[in-house]
Amino acid sequence: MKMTFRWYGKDNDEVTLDKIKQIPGVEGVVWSLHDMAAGESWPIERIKEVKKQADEYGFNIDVVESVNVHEDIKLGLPTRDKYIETYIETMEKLATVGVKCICYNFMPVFDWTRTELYKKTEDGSNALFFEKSKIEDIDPVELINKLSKNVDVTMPGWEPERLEKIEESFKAYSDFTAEDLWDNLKYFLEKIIPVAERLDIKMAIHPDDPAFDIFGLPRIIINRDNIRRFLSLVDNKHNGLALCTGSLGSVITNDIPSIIREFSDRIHFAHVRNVKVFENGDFIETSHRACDGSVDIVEVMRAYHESGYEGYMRPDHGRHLWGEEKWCRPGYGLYDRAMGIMYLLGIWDQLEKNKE
Ligand code: DNO
Repeated sequence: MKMTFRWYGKDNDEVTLDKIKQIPGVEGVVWSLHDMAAGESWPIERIKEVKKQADEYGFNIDVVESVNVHEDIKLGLPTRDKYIETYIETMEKLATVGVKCICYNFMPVFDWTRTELYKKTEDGSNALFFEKSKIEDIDPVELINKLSKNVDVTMPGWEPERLEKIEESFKAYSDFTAEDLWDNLKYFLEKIIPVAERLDIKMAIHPDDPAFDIFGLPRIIINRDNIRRFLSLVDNKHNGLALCTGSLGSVITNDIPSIIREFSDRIHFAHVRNVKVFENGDFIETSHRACDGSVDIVEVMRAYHESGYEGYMRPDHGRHLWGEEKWCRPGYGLYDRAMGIMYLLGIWDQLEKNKE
């Protein structure tokens, strides 16, 4: 297992490389060019710049997270081929600096969704929160306006160009079914996986977050059966998963350790975090500790360890601690993610010791 940490880039993240350097065990930064709109071909000079910055701190840049898929590809519009071509161009450029894994998602319109970014918790910290009944009543545009009022950074999946077109996007998805989305995903994979194989880049799809339909939009990477179906669309090792325990964990019936054991040879990137799911379906993000949430993180780590997992891992969202919500990106502060790493590595080290 190779431990990594998400970094939003120079001048775009208060959690700077020198801070990340002080967290034990981090081998690489998970990065992206966050200002590139879906469908744009990434400039090679900028890619090389990131490599240089990471090299200075001895971090690898093996994993890129959020090479976003253009909406026309998900919708299966005639313009999709043009955007698939630019996607492939970006893959080729990333391969030249040694990128080995690309994490992406295939969620219509939105990436991850919450109803509150700073929900106060009992210990005085605050965290991302999802209130099921709220999402049923609220208009998506209203929700976005409400959430983005409190943040002055662009969050992945909530880029301005995506938000500007929100009403248009919803119109495009009317009468659109989950089966349409499966067809369009298959089409996309059939084009990009042979390229990924040639470049030896592992493609890792991120599960839908939360793992159920929202705003009437279909979501398909949500449970074991659908993951099985996804992997068989193109049965090639380069077509794999970014297994996110928090996203799948939003639905209590997902048995994540057992999902990890079943698909371990196709998991290339592990997002590990915890969520507490309430009886009414609401959920809040918690510390990584097993007893704080509904996902048994110890069993998750055991499942990876027993499967001989050699892929990349990162702690995922943390709560906002000690006032850091004033400066950090929602879910991506320093403190809880750093503590999360220590917890994950503590479990891992013990599992390694047990082998001796
Ligand atoms: C949330 C992230 C996701 C992920 C994308 C990948 O914090 O895990 O936004 O980066 O879905 O495309």
